[in-house]
Order: sequence, then structure tokens, then C-alpha cells
Amino acid sequence: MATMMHDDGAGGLLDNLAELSNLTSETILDQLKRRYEANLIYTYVGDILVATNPYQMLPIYTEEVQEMYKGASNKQLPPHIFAVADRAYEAMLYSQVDQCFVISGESGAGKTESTKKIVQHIVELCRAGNTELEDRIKTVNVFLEAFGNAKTVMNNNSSRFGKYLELRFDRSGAVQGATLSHYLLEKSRISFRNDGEQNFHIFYQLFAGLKDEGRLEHYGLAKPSDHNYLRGAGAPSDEQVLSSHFGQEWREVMGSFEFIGFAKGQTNSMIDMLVAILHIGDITFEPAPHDSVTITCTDKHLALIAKLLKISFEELKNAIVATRNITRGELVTRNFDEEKAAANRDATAKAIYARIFSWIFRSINDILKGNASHDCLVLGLLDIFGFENFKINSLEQMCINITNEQLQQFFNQHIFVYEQEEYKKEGVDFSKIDFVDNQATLDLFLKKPQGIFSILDEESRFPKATDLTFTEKCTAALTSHPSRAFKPPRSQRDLCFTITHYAGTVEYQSTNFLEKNRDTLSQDVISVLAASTDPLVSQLFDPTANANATVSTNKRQQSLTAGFKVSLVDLVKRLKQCHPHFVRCIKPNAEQMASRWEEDLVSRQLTYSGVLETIKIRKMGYSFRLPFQEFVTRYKIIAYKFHENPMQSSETCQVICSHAKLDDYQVGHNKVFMKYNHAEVLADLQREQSSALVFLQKIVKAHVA
Ligand code: AD9
Ligand code: MG
Repeated sequence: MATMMHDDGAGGLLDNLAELSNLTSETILDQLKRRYEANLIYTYVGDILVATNPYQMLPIYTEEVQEMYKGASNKQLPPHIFAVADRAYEAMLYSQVDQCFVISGESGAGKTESTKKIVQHIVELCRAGNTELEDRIKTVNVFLEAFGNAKTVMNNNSSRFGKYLELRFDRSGAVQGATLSHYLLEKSRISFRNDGEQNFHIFYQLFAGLKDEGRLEHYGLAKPSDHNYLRGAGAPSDEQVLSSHFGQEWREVMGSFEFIGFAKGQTNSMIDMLVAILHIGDITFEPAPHDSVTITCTDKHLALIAKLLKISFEELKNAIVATRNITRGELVTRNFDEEKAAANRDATAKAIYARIFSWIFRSINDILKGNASHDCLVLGLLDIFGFENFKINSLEQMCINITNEQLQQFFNQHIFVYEQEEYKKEGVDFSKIDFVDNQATLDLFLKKPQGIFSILDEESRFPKATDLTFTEKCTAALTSHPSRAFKPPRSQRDLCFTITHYAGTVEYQSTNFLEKNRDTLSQDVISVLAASTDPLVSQLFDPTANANATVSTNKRQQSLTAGFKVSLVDLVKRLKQCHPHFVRCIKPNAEQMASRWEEDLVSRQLTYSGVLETIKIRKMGYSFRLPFQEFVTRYKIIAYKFHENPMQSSETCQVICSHAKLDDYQVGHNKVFMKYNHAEVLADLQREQSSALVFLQKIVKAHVA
């Protein structure tokens, strides 16, 4: 990889921190800070990119810059996200091996923006003419963010789901199609938000966007604050919603649905469903005799929901307040009390939203699947929700934080474990580098039968269990867990516990854990919606069609955490099949402001993400390595004549390395181990020799002619 030193007049700024001679936490922090102040937001650590969020638009993503970074692996250019994209694309073509980008960092650090920049560049790299498929791939993000992102206290545009985009190419590098998978949408946001947070963007966009399209007459929407799901501390005011960017965004979302190829009829059904969700949130109850409830909102209100969803008004009414079962040939009705009825109402709204979300992904995948050839190369991009620590953290934050914990473990495995194992196997000298291994913390959650998830599932199946019994069981089983990461509540009756994650200590409130984990939706509600005369509504609730299936979590009646665990395992499996490229995003301040550097915040992120240890191993280690055969085939021209065919042996590799004047490389039993910058030195020499050869051949040809 090409690196250089910028002279800022006050000591050099390094493009690659692996070149730091005095390697300490302070010198790393100082370099990153001074680079940030000079708007140099990208820095390499060996072959890993550190990206500091500038919180301002810098002119570094223009077409000219993109053009400059095409073929960046062979140029002397400052670090850039485009260079990482270029390197992965090149590597995929050269080695014919699938590649993936693993982008990590806490909430608001810049993962989603980095992903978009990578897609932008790769689409440009592989563009063969102006094909619609490539433009469509770039466009999907518009509505994925509208439906899957929301304002939180940590990020105004926070991803509330994880996504893995796989771009498929033919062997020559032309894009063939794309597949998108999604992980764990935080659907609880529909009915509950912490103070200072908002619902998914799409609801505000819808309000602002439907202004002139019969918002009141057709949809019964007057102003956002009329609706429970859009109220709360931190919700934008009606004026803010109606007069801001939301209207423009709505038009973009609708435009992109059309461009991608969604049928107009389906988009309209989807809008009706979104509006119905808001109205469902306004269904109110009052207690009635025998632990039942009476619906207190007007029939007109329910009729509007029924009209939007094209379902029976009476059946909707019944399904919200009770369940009916045929037991031994008799119809048995079980009424809900007020709490259960409210939970059933919210579960209905959340299920509709989650199924719209899954349907959007399935539809995109149908449209973008392109040529479904098995003989293709894959570039995968992972963009998950970053590590979170709010005032109140629930089951959703736990899943989000475990996903991050799992990614950190993947990073550790690659950077430290596999690396050191390979040195040992190949007989390469190295001094051992320690890192903070978080496997035990992952076990605390995932291991059977004594992990938090197993205990939660066990309790969720047991009708008499409560959030308190769950908390007590965790306390009994995990207080002396080897990870030492579990801390019980201060008082026995508190519904909380604390976990020391790799990225910080988080207190979780276990209130509603069981209910959230059971994630059940009443069969009556499913039946009513499945009987809708709207084809999309009925399709999404068709019990035979597995409409709720997200990636690989397609077993129905599976608990939330069991489904989550399956998709986490699936994700890691996919990542392991690819050669990874790591991007570490850093958040410079908590206020989401430009030009503001909070030393403690950055220092903490560098520490927990193991940047110092990573630099050490990248500095001492050999991140560029090739088997003898590949090394000799690629670089023999550096030391041998064109017609010579040297043995593909360690001796030949030694000869080539000494011709190239490489220092500090090692030849193992089967591979040559080199520093990250040796690739560039060899590529330069190889190019020089090749062009000299072509030149000579031309002269000879001219002479003979
Ligand atoms: V979360 O885990 O989804 O909550 P992310 O994805 O890590 O988080 P995101 O990419 O959404 O963070 O970045 C947060 C905000 O920082 C963006 O909305 C931009 O306003 C800002 N940002 C991030 N990266 C850049 C950039 N390269 N240039 C300009 C940026 N602004
Ligand atoms: Mg994001």
C-alpha cells in the first residue's frame, strides 16, 4: 500500500502509524489528532484503515478524487476509503478469492457513511457502461435508511438494523448482481423510545410528504403530535416535521422505490400499512369486568385502520382484545386485561412494520439478483449498529452490543490469533503480542446451557417465570463466570444487571426481557391480516409463506434471541469465507460536531479496539504473504530473464527478495512473509521490468520487420 509523510511544519504526520518509531498510546493519539485537525481523517495502521468522523462534508469524495484512486494500490496516495475499496476489488480479481469489508466503531462513528463510500467507489470501478443494475445498487440505501434508521442520542441517523451487502462479480470483475441480508431490526422503537429519540425516519417523511395527497381525507393524518407513536420527549414538533427536510426525503424515497422497480400498487399498499401502524398506536382501552377491556377510541378510528389494511372491522376489533381457540370442538374466548391488550396492539404494529421491512429486502433481492451464476466472486460489506450505552439499555442494546463483541472477536482472531498461529506453523521468528481476548464475554451470552441467552430462553418457555426470576437465575449462574463480566444488581429485587463489554460497562434493565424475547403475535391477529383483500397485506401474514423470515432466522415461533443467535452464527460463517479488509471508525466527540476533538473519548475507543496492539503486530508482523508458487510466478521477472523458469522454491524466493533489496522479510516453510509496504516495492519493480521487456520486444520486432 502506498504511504507517504506529510510535512506540516511541526513534525511529520504519518500516513501509516505502523511507521511510528516511538510507539505509545500518546504518540498514536497525537498523530490522529493532528491529522484530524488538518482534515486528514483517514490513517493506515498497516493495512487497516482508521477513519475519524469529520462531521462535515469534506471535498474528498468527488469524481476527480475517485478517478485518482482508481488503481490506488499501485499509487503513492494518501490513505482513503476509496483506496481500501480499490485494494479489495483488485485482490478479488487477482487472487480470485471472495473479499469482505468489516467496518466497526461505536454508534455514530461513521460505519454507514464509510459503507456508502465503498459502494460508491466499487460501482465506479466495475462500471461497464452506464448499467442500471449498478445505479440501483447505489440507490437502495435511500429507503433502507428511511425505514431502518432513526435519531438516537448517539447518532441522528442511527442504523437500527445490521446489513450485509454481497456484491457478485463475474471473473472479469463486472457486477452480476447483489444480495442484501438484514439483522435484527429494532422494531420495539415503533412503540417505545428513550427520551431524546425518534421513531424511524419514514414516519416523519410520510407526514411531510403526503401533504398534498389527501393526507387528512384519505389517510386521516392531521398532525404528527396526534399520534402516540410520534409523541414523547425528544420528538420533533409538528412544525419541524412539516417544514423540514422530511418532505424532500419522502420524495427521494418514493423516487427510489420507483427507480428500483417496485410496482406502484405495492408501494401504495405499503404506504397504507405505514399509516395504519400510526393509527393502531392510537387504539385505547379501559378496564371492563372479568379482566377484560373495552376499546375506547371511536369506531370511526377502527374503521379507518380496517379500510387501510383491507380487513374486517369486526374481526380487527375482536382480535385486539381477546384470543379465540377451538378447544374440543368449542369456541373458547380468552379476554386480555389492559396490559395484555396494549401489548397485543403494539405487537401488531411492530409485526406489520417488521414484515414490511423484510418484504423490502426480499423484493430488492429479487430485483438485484441479476445473473444467478454460481461461478462468481463476492465482495461483502458489513454495516451493523455500533456499540451502544444509553441511560436505559434493554434486550435490543444487548443484542447490538453482542454483535459488536462478536465482530471484535473476529478482528482479534484475524489480526492476532491466526497471524501468530501461522508464524509458528511456518517457522517464522516473532515476538508474541498479547491482546485482550473477549471470547469469555461472548461465552457469557452464547454458551449453552449456562449463557444469558439460554437462561432467557428457558425462562421464556416457562409460563410462571418473570423478569425477576430471569435476573435471579442469571445472578446465581453467572456472578462468578470466568469472564468476570457479569455484575448482579445491587439489591435482590432490582430488575437489572451490569456487563463489562470490550467497549465499556453497560447496565441492562431486564424489565420486559421475557416478553420481548417471546416475540409472540396473537394467532387471531395473524389470521385477520392474512385474510386481507390487499394482496400485499395478506402475503405478509400468510402463515404458509414464512413471511416473517429474515436471513436464516426462518423458524417460526423462534424466540428473538434464538433467531438472533442463528443469524450471528450465519454472519460469522459468511465473513470467514472471505478475505477481510478492516475499517475502524472513530468518533471524535459525543456532540456530533465538526472540528471538535475529545481526547478521552478517542483514547477510550483506541484502547478498547486494540489499536496500539494492532500497530505493534502490524509493525512487527508480516501482513503481506504469498506461497512460494504464487510469489515466483508473480515476481520472477524481477530477478530472472523472461525465458528462465526457476524452481518455485524458498531459494528462488530468497533470490528475488534480495534482488528487490527487501529487508526484514522472512521465508517460511511454504510462504514468503513480507511487510505491508513490500507489496508496493515488488509491484513497482515488476512493472518496471515488464515495461522494459515490452519496450525491448517492440525494438526487436521493428528491427526484424
Ligand atoms: V450507528 O452505529 O448506525 O448509530 P454509524 O453508522 O457508525 O452509527 P454514521 O455513518 O451514521 O455512523 O455517521 C454518523 C454521522 O456522522 C453521519 O450522519 C454524518 O453526518 C457524519 N459522518 C460520518 N462519516 C462522515 C464522512 N466521511 N463525512 C462527513 C460523516 N460526515
Ligand atoms: Mg449506521
